[in-house]
Amino acid sequence: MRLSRYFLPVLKETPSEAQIVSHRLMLRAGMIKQASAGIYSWLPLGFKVLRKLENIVHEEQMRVGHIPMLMPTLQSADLWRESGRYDDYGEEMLRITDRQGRDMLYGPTNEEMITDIFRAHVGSYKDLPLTLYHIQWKFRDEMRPRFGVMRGREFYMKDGYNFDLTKEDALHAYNRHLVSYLRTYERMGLQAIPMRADSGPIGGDDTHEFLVLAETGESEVFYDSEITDLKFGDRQVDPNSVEACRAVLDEFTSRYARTDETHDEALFNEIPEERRRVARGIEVGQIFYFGTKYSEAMGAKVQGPDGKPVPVHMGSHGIGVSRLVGAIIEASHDDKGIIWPEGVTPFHAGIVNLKQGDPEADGACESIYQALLALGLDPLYDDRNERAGGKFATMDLIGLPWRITVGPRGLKNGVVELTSRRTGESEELPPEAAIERLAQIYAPYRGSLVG
Ligand code: 5CA
Repeated sequence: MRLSRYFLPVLKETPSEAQIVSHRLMLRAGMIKQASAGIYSWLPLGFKVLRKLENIVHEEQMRVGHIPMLMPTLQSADLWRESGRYDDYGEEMLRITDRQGRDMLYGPTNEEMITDIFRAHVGSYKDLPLTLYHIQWKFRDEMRPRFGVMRGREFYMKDGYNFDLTKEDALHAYNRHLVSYLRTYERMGLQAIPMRADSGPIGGDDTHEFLVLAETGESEVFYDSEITDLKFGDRQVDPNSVEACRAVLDEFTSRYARTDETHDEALFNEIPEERRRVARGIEVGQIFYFGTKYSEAMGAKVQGPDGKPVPVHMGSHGIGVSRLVGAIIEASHDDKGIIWPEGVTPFHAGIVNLKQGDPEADGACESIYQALLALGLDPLYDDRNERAGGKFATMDLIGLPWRITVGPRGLKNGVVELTSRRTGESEELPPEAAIERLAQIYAPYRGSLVG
C-alpha cells in the first residue's frame, strides 16, 4: 500500500476521552472511530489487525477440529425464554421489537441458538463429538463501556460450543479448547494465563479465564510467579488424545492462578512468599463446561448407545477478538506508539523515502516495494511529500515492526537502513539484503488456512 493512497487519519492531539494507552493509541493511529458509547467503526488500519487476529483464531480452531459457521446477531426472545435467561440476563441485554411486535434481541452470546440448531439436526450419539463455532459481533449494554474496544458494548467474539455424550468427553473438549487457546494467544505475541474463575450468567462449575497481565487490566489477579515461566511454544499436541490435552491442562493450571472472584487467601499463602504475585489482568477469553444446563432446558437430546434419549453435555468457549487488539497494544507499546508483534502487524514493514521526488530515492523505494510485494509481503510505502521527522513519527505511532529507510546519501554507498521498531536498532545494508532479511523474519508467520 502506498500511504499517499491509503486512509490513515492519524491524530496529532492526544484525545482527552481516552484513559488508557491502548485506547489513546488506537485513536491516534487512526484505527478506530467512536460511533456512539462503546460502539466503534474499525478504520482500515484497525480492521487489518482485527482480520489478522480473526484469521489466527480460525486457523487454531480448525487445527483442533472445530467447525466454523455463522449465526446472526439478532435472535428471537422465545429461544431465551426456553432457557430462562431472557429474564435473568437483565439490562445488559439489548431488547428490540420488530414491526410485527415480536420480541428480538441483539445476541450477547449464542448458547440458546446453537442448542436450537443442534436439537433440530442431531439425533444420535454417533454424530458426537461435535464442536461448532463462529466469530460474530455481540452486544452487551454494559453499564460503563470504557477503555475503547476493551470494554465495548458491541464487540467481536469467537464463541464455540461443544456437544458430547458424556461428562468425560465434554471435559476433554474443555481441555482441548485450553490447548488451542494457549497456542492462539502465543501466536498473537501474548502470554495469556489460564486462571480459575467464576462462571457468571453462562453457568457451570468448571471455568477458566485467560488473562494477559497489564497494569490497566480490569481484573485483580493472584498467582504463583512460576506460572509465567510456562510456554506452549511449538509443541504438537494431538487434539484427539485425552491424555495429551489433559497433561497440558495439568501443566498450565496446577499452580495457583485465580481472579479476585475465586481467590482463596489461605491457599495463596501456601505459595512461598517470594513467588506470590498480586497484579492486574485483561480477560481475553474464557472456557466453560456447564453440563446439561441448556440441553435439558431446551430438550437437546440424542439417542444413546442403549437407544435411550439422553441430554448432551455442553460447554462454551469465548475469545474476545476485538478486545485483543487493545490487549496487544497494552502489552506492547512505548512512548512513541504501538509495537506490533510480527504475527499480527497490519503491514509487515514500512518504507520511508527520505527525499520524495529524488529520482534515485524514488526508484530505489519503488523497487524495494515491488520486491516485497512479489515475496507475498505487505509493505506500507510512505511516498508522501513530507519531512523525514513526520514520516518517522507516523511509522513509530502505527508500530510496524520493521522499517526500511531510503535516502540519497545511503544510496550513494549502495545501502538502505533496516530498523527494528522494538529495539530501535538500525543496520545499513544493500537493498537486496534488507529484502532478504524481511523474507526470513516473516517466514514463520505465514499462516495458511487449515481446512
Ligand atoms: N458464551 C461464553 C463463551 S463463548 C461467553 O460469552 N463468555 S464471556 O462472557 O466470557 O465472553 C468471552 C470473551 O469476550 C471474554 O473473555 C472477553 O474477552 C470478551 N468480552 C466480553 N465482554 C466484552 C466487552 N464488553 N467488550 C469487549 N470484549 C468483551
